[in-house]
Amino acid sequence: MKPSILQITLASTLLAGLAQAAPFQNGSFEIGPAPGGSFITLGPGNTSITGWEVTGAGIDYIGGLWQPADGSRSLDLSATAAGGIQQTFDTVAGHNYQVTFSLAGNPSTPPLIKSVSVQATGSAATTYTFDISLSSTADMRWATQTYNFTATGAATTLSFTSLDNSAMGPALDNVVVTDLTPATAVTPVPTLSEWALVLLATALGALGLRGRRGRGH
Ligand SMILES: [Ca+2]
Repeated sequence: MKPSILQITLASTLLAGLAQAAPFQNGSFEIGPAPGGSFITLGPGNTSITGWEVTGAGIDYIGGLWQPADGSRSLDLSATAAGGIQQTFDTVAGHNYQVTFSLAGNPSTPPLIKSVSVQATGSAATTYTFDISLSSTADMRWATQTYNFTATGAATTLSFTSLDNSAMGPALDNVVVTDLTPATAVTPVPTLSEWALVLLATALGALGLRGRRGRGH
């Protein structure tokens, strides 16, 4: 008996993201303990700046010590030696992301040229430098820098690591992460099993049509 009505429901099996972190947050470092009129030092592993974890040898969380790029707080990525900060946040595998951030340097020397390494999970690290020759605490001469990466999973860790083993390191503020991949590009592609169901439905449909024609004549 040939099927007169063929109903095949193609259920998309959209796997929910595993091990979701949280959306990127607090890129301007405004949410955290009060750094006061000057600064406070945060040691390795410290997570008191919301969303971020301190790495390396620690950082200085800058309050009133110098002009921020955005809001009222920023960072010196070297406390007494090279430190850093990192955040793990939700991403979509395969999407291209743009990170922009404001870079300057502790106006004191050494060194004159401050260096920071930026890296996202699965992407190459890039080193950025800043020359403090013309800057001061009142005029930090913040420069906007850009780093691009392609996410390799549902969560990505973005790190900023000082390369200055000094108490006067690179200054960081105003980190912004933007997903550059258009939403239309995420339309699920049928899996092999879903394609097989489509082909099966087409074949059975053709058979059913022939059967009905045969009975009609
Ligand atoms: Ca800020």
